[in-house]
Amino acid sequence: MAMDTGLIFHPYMRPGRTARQTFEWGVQSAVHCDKIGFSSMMISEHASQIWENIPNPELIMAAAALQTNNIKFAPMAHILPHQHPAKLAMMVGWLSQILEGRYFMGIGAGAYPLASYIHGIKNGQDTAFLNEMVRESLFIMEKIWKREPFFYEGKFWSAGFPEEEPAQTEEDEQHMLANYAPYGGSFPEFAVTGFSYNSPSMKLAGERNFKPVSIFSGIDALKKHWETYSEANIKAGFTPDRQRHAVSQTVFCADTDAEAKRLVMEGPIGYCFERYLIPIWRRFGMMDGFAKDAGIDPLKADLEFLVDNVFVVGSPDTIVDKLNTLFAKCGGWGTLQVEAHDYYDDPSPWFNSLELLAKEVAPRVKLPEA
Ligand code: FMN
Repeated sequence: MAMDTGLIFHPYMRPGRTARQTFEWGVQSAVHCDKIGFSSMMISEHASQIWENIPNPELIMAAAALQTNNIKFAPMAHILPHQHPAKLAMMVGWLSQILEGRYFMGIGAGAYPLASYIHGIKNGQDTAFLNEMVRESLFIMEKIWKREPFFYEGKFWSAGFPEEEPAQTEEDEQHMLANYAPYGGSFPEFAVTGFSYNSPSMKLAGERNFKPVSIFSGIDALKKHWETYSEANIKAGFTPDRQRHAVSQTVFCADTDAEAKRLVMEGPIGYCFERYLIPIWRRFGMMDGFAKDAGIDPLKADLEFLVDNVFVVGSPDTIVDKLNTLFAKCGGWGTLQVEAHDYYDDPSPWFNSLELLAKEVAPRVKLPEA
């Protein structure tokens, strides 16, 4: 089966962009991706980062719902420790009904301690603690979606679902309860983000047979994610399927290699990496994996190194080669989740790149035989 293409929209807007511009760029990107055949658009939720300036991904999805036909949307991710699970369960259930199934749920523990701090969590860097919150939130949301009576007083939250009282007469509808369960009873997929090397999120995804979504952070980390996921998945009695694994990557395609590299180095992607993502990647240790793959000192990993060795940049033929080589090294994945950037001022090179990826690249990239 050929690789699928999706977009992941963090959205890496340069500081100074207004909320209105970011929102407009999100909806415009959704409409374009739907038109060119992208299978999904994932949208981040961030409370703290100016470069990742969407606190409510569902607003863009709702705005795009009536202007798109096929593309599926997912929050990637709703940060479970940051909100009341009952409220979130109803909101996403309702949104999946609005999108009539073109919605899948995405959950995460949260990447930024400052965002956790805003939500009253002081130890936001403690992944084990955040993971415990994720598990309790999930437990409550699943009970809410079931719509069976319960009341639960947990460590972090309490919630319940009331009993529907019987009608007194045939016309009596006053006691009927609204249904905010996912469209059709369940989400088509339930996705979990995984980031760290020994990822607790990938373990959770495997145990629950959720869709694993990794950020590309080097061959070793990616292999380890799949190992952690599939071990837990098999142990829980499921059969791991690489087609369900989505991996987010910086990818840019143009007619020639030289043109693609120039557009990345001199355009919004280069600008974002110089000012935001290279320092962040250093902070989160992501450069170490890339430097190890290339056999260089992590401090020498600059923008040009990333463009040549880590991002997938080039003509359609070059990108097909680079992806097939990566697939051979790490086993491959089902969906390439292309990281979106701020092409608000001039979308044409970006939209052209996405179209080349969907139409000329993806059909030629396949999972290696197991
Ligand atoms: N963290 C956020 O705070 N907001 C996000 O929207 C978000 N999106 C993510 C998308 C992807 C593809 C990945 C891989 C991670 C994302 N994260 C986001 C980070 C997760 O919340 C979380 O820190 C990470 O998945 C924890 O992974 P671990 O269990 O592997 O340590």
